[in-house]
Amino acid sequence: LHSTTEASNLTTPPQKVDCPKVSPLLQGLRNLSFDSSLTLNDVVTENENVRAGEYEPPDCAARQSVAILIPFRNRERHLVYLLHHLHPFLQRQQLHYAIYVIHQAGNATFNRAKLLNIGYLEALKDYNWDCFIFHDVDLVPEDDRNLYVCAETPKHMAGGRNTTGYKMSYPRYFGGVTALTRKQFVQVNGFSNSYWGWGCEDDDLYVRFQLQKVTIVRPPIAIARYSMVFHTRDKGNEKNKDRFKLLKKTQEVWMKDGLNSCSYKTLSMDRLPLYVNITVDIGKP
Ligand code: UDH
Repeated sequence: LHSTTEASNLTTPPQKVDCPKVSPLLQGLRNLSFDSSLTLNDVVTENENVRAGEYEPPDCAARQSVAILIPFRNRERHLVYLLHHLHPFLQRQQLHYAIYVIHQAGNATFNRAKLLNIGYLEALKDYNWDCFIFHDVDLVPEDDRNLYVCAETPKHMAGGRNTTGYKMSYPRYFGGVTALTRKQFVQVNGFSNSYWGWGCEDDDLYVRFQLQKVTIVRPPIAIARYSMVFHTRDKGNEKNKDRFKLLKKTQEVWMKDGLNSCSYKTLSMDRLPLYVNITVDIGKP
């Protein structure tokens, strides 16, 4: 018996114990700074423990495996700031995670929700993630007690931001950063693919959950704090004039407009040091 145990010890790596429920590495609220001379290469150097955007705590087994999905076009500076803050932030939370940037190719009108559907579908080809965080590139979390893990019900993380005095923009606000399990996201058929340009795609997702009588949770507003990197409205992401019309139709269309109808072409998938970059052709309105 003794020798069998010894033999098996040689072949199987030692099992990691679960990471503690509350990470001892958390720092709480931090005053963030954004240094315009910071480069992507600097952030690569700061994060040599990250491989192709992925990280696992070295000494314990993470409690959740989390895919961070970032819809993206033409926001390189914001991405540098976000990666600089988010990698150490997630590591202090002792998570197994990977960051995916879903880059819309071309100049057609931007479609945030469709890019996030694609991020979800593509990330699942890599790993069976427990949790998906849908994350705007310009929102940087200030407090690492705002845990990037999923809950029993869909979680809205970005209740407060500096530009709104750290208050909710409106009571049903569900934008910026949200955390959903695979089961929760599939239950509502993901996001609608039909919102081209700015506005209401996040409200549409909220309505999808309402229709299923699923309630939303939020961390306390005292920790759900984000710094938004200043920007003006992007070219190609003008306000969508049809957004309220679309929002009235959610109940009618959600079952056929979403993950099950998301068509796109992957143009490239680059495993860069700090993130996986997926460039996609998503068509146009
Ligand atoms: N995004 C891009 N590129 C674009 C447009 C949007 O990467 O061209 C992504 C990015 O992740 C961004 C997210 O989509 O964080 C949401 O888009 P947004 O930042 O434009 O939305 P937000 O509501 O800003 O933050 C609205 C325009 C602000 C205009 C202010 C004028 N007073």
